[in-house]
Amino acid sequence: MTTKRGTLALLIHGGTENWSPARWKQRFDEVCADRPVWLAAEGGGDPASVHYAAVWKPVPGELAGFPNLKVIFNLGAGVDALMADKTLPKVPLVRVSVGDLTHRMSEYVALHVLMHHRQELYLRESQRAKRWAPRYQWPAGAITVGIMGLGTLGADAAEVLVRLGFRVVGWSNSPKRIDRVECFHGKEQLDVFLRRTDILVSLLPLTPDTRHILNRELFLKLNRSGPMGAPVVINAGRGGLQNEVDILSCLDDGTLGAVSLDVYATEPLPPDNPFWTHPKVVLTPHNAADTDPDEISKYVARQIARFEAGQSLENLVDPARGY
Ligand code: NDP
Ligand code: OXD
Repeated sequence: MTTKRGTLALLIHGGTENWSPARWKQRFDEVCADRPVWLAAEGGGDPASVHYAAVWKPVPGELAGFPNLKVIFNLGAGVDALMADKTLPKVPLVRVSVGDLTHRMSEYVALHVLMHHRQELYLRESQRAKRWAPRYQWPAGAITVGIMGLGTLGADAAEVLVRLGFRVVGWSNSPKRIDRVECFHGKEQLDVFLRRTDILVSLLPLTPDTRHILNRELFLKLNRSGPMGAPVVINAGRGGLQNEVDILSCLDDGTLGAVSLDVYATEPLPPDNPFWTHPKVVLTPHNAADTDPDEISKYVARQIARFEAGQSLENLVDPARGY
């Protein structure tokens, strides 16, 4: 006699091409073999049969509708939206930490650090004006990139930037050791970290401690004596990390030279948001590191197999820390 395997419910509300629920369902059907995979939005299933939920931006309260849930798998790295759901079932929550997503983020960070370091905004403007006027180009070693958040993503981006020749400093909650990266931690060491930094890269999770951490007071502490003249900020963490009014006023009064933003307080970014047209803003639509259905579905299937074999789940979220 075969025992019926607990259903894996998919709760996917992304809206963008990458988050097409049908695409994710097809991948999960392939890797879950004889386990039923249920696209909850289609209705018709039995919530009591659901043991696992794989989710992206579930509606608050949605997960509370599964009385026999054993594990929640977030299909991305950031869990701030789930942490905000007061009805979230008290079962283990696993987040994504896989090579594919990590490497995509390091590509984004390298691309945007290089773009500002190599004065691409000025060079594109010169091209449009048909102006042959190269400016002095300093070497990568003259720039210190400061990475806020030295977790899965920040640590990998730091290593890539070191290989490109940048000086790299980093900041996290707890002490870290990363080869050729000067690591700082905790609130007491934040100012020293900021004073060294010419290009600030934010790869922090959004928690009560980090909300609006990217504000004018912090920007004023960044290094202003480097070759770029004014510091640059790159935020691919979460929109809630940034004070958007401060970013705009700091760009306008020269406190910041430029910003690259992938995430926003309101997503999708409304058409009338000034970021769209600001000449010192390089904007991407929260696609710095899209999650790949192939690798993530295999990752979730592997975690379920570990769980059912009595082994520990990997990359568990600590609800007390919020990440
Ligand atoms: P991790 O949990 O691996 O790393 C988080 C890092 O932030 C850790 O180093 C942690 O310190 C540090 N940190 C957290 N809170 C604080 C604090 N209050 N002060 C100082 N340091 C702090 O997460 P990931 O690297 O996997 O992902 C980071 C974030 O990136 C995600 O939460 C998500 O919001 C965002 N993201 C964005 C994507 C995009 O496409 N734009 C894609 C994927 C993720 P410690 O190590 O000491 O705990
Ligand atoms: C994530 C994201 O958190 O894509 O994985 O934003």
